[in-house]
Amino acid sequence: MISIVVPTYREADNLALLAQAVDDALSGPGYDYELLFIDDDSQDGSEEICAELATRFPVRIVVRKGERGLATAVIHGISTASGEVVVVMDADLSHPASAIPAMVARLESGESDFVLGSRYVEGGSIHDDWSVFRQLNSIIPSLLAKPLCPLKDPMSGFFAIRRAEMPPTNRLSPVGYKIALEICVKGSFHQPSEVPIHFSDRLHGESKLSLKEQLNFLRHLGRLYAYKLRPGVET
Ligand SMILES: Nc1nc2c(ncn2[C@@H]2O[C@H](COP(=O)(O)OP(=O)(O)OP(=O)(O)O)[C@@H](O)[C@H]2O)c(=O)[nH]1
Ligand SMILES: [Mg+2]
Repeated sequence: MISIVVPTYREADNLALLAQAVDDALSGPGYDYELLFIDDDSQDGSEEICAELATRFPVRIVVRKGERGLATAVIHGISTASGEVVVVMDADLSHPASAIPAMVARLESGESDFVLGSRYVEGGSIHDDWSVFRQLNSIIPSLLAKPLCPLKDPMSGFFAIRRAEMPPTNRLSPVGYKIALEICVKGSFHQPSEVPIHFSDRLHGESKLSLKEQLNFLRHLGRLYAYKLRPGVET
């Protein structure tokens, strides 16, 4: 069974489209799956939409009250998931659900133990009309993280792992946005790999990636460098 963990904050217009896309990708090949939304009390109708979706798809929503944050939502989702394999993806349809079978196949064959959906490997792409600023905003963080993680796109936010291979929660500092990078650095993965994806721009809802989160990322990077250099020290 595969658990698809999706952190959500005010994504009501995307939930049904995502549920359909995930079902199209997984039901055909015969995968048993659950789609788990970890919602930070969006108050935008997401709960009601999920209740309706649950009549048609294996959908669950966990609503966290009084807590906000993408990274903690993902950790919470992974610990609540029932599947042996977990796929984490965004709700805004930027990540193609059609890539999930290829990502899971790599885990199942033993070819890889951390599989990332990647824009920056051969065959991967972003929308052609990204401005230079937006491209730099994506590429520069990846370059800054290069010495930490052997993958080309640790910021994509789309990844698959076996739940049993998650690093212990007390080793993680789930702050900010880049939880895939955190898990990649702090896990004991021997064969991380990347599957090419086309990253689409969100059609509905608004980005939650604020300047504050971007500054948080620099602090996060500092902590990860300290962790790499002095693994025993609390970061
Ligand atoms: N539970 C929860 N989910 C969040 C929070 N912030 C963002 N998310 C979700 O995390 C995913 C990524 O957020 P986005 O706003 O799309 O961030 P992004 O993809 O870096 O930015 P864009 O490229 O502009 O879309 C989406 O599914 C959001 O709903 C949060 O505080 N709590
Ligand atoms: Mg997004």
